[in-house]
Amino acid sequence: MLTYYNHLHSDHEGKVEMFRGALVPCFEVPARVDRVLAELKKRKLGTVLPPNPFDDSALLGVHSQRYLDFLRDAWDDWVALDPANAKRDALPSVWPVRTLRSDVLPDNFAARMGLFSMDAGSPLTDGTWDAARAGADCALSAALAVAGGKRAAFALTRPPGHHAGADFFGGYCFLNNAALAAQALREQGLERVAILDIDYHHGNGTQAIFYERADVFYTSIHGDPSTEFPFYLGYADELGAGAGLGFNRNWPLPRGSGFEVWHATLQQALQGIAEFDAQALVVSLGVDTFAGDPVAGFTLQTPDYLQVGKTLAQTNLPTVFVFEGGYAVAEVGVNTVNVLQGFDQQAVVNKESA
Ligand code: SP5
Ligand code: ZN
Repeated sequence: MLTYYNHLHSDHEGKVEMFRGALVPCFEVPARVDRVLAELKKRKLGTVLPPNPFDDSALLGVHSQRYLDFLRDAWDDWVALDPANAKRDALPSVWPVRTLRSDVLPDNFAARMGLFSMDAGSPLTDGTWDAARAGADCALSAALAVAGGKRAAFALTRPPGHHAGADFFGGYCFLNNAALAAQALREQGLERVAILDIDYHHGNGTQAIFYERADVFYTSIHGDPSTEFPFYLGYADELGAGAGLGFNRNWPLPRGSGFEVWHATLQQALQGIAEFDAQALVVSLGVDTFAGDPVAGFTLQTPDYLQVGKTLAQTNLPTVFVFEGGYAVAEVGVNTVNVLQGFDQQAVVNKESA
């Protein structure tokens, strides 16, 4: 498994997130990716490369110019408010919901934080832009490798991406790496790209980015949003709109669901991808479906992830894996690399029998 590793990931290190009225230590920590990298190296699962650099213009197929301008300058603007802010994470505290205006760009920094965010759980820090930006380069590098003929590639990066919309951050995500990979595959000439999101949480950002498009099919298996984050998107009746009608498919499952129902659902999601006749696959690979995850509620076990990888390889599609959630730090490396190793093993079997 060719891996593009975000060497700047630890530049993004939030201290606290808002949870039930208190600031609690962040779940989304640098050790997550360190564990995955260590496990990849331990199992010698292919080459690990730094990303190729891409121009900021490569982000504009997914994100708005005004959001990128905000994000690039946000930390400096935060510290300019008060030099003491340099020691504090920036978190939003006010949002332009419904009858409030989101067309006007406020001068006030707190107001801009709210305009460009969906929650108070995603601290913005000194290194957030550099880390997220290098992560986008990893996703784009992986997409170009796959467009160039590689069977699969893995973008090993944090912060994650699938909650980030065209013009907002949230759910620990700032730039939507999976969306960037899918868009890059399209721009490399692949006509139909599928995104399979197997993170515990619905990828509201990815869904929204492609909701009115017929060229990128988004399908996701996740905790039922009626009880689970991100709450306001991810229901089964969201089928796409306009030209994109029929090109979005959600598979919400109740909190507490285990591998048997989850894997049967995966087969259904893959059936949809086959019917779409995808030419390439982007997998939003979150392993917060693990039973021991501290922020999620499914009960997958460590050996199940090998089977997940094998099932994904059975599609025979060129595949870009993008790392998303997974917060059980002690197990996140083994679980993630189980998916990748299961995939590689099955890919060899498929090739031999082809
Ligand atoms: C990429 C990704 O997986 N984002 C998930 C964002 C979830 N944010 C809300 C987490 C709520 C924390 N719940 C703490 C439970 C304490 N037992
Ligand atoms: Zn998640």
